[in-house]
Amino acid sequence: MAGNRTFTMIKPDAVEKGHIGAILDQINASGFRIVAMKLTQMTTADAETFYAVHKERPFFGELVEFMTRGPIVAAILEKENAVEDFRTLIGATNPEDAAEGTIRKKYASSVGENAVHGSDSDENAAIEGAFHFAGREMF
Ligand code: DAT
Ligand code: MG
Repeated sequence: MAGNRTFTMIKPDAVEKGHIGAILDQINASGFRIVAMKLTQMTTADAETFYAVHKERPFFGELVEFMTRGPIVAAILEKENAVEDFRTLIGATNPEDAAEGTIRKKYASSVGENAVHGSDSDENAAIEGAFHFAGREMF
């Protein structure tokens, strides 16, 4: 059975450009309920741990540099079929390949600086949410 929670980050590029409000509005309008949220900044160690699965990829250094350069909005979202529906809402990793109207199509600058994160499985959604939030911060 598909789970009902996913984890997202509004990444430093989108925060810098002032897109927090518009992105949260689109998330809410698409039927997701925010059950945890904060403005925070990842340390290098945080980003290396969060993206450990990509550590052998050629872009890993750039990714860690980017994700730590400024604040992010971290949030846990609730909706039936949350992981899959949120990946549809954000669009492809590379905004050039993302469908019209998706968050990445509208707000991402490049494959590396692509505005938002969305978990890729129920298991990772739980791990990523717990990485950023204590139990008392999840509602
Ligand atoms: P997604 O964020 O769509 O799940 P991913 O898990 O494959 O994509 O990669 C994680 C992040 O790493 C992605 O959001 C941006 C960065 N990234 C992925 N592929 C990249 C590439 N070819 N060049 C630069 N950055 C890349
Ligand atoms: Mg991913």
